[in-house]
Amino acid sequence: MAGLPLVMGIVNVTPDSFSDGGRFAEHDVAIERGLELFAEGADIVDVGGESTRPGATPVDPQEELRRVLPVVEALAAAGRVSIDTRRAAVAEAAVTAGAAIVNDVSASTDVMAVAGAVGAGYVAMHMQGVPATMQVAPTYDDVVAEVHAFLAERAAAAMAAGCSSVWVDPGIGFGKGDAHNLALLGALPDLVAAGTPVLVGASRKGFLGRLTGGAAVDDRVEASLAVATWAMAAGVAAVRVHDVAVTVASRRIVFDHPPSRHPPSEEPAA
Ligand code: HH2
Repeated sequence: MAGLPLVMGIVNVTPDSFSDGGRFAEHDVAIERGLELFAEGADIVDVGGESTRPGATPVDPQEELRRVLPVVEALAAAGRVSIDTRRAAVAEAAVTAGAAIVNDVSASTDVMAVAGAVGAGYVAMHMQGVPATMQVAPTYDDVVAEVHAFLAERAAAAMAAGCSSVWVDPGIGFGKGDAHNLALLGALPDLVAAGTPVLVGASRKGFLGRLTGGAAVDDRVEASLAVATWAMAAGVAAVRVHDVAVTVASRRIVFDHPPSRHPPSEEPAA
């Protein structure tokens, strides 16, 4: 394992994100939230200006820029910032404003070219379809094989485009049913073994609501933490979460005090 997994905290500067929509829509509140996440131990703060939740309609690029740019600029002075966008123009302006990583849920060639041109980092995520309709009837013959093959191809393209670091992300909840999500989470060790650093984001997502028998978005912290902890133990390079402080605390347990296969050689301290 090369170093600790990074914790990426989420700030959505949107009126309609599924978890924090409307909470950080004003620039000053979003900046304050980002600073709070850095203070809680986030290694990266991911700033987004367009909800990509199931059923979301696309946002006008000018509006997306208006939402994110002042937030990226302010937070980039405090720590490492990624821009969560599927638009090349937004990626370009955000990188100019100080974003070090482009987080692209569409893994598209034009967006990775922007990151590559300036040597920024790049996250290539898998999505089947588009947010407006992706959850209507997601279909795969072999979800793990198909997603892993797509990510291998996109990672190679991003490296060839000049991106400084590349992460691949199976895209939990993006054109996937519950069984698809669970299969991809179960296969994280295989994706890690493929060699490109892996990022995973399951925080507060709908499938966790279903698995917990209907927990509301704000009541999915424990389920989110369980998945993030499983992912970190499976060797991912980064987890994308809303709840940074508990994730950092969990990371400490996993990596400072890893469970041992062997019986203790000393009596534990009283
Ligand atoms: N999930 C969301 C957005 N961006 N990026 C990556 N790399 N991986 C993810 O799993 C991922 C992502 C959706 O979550 P959120 O930002 O909380 O909600 P919304 O899209 O409604 O703004």
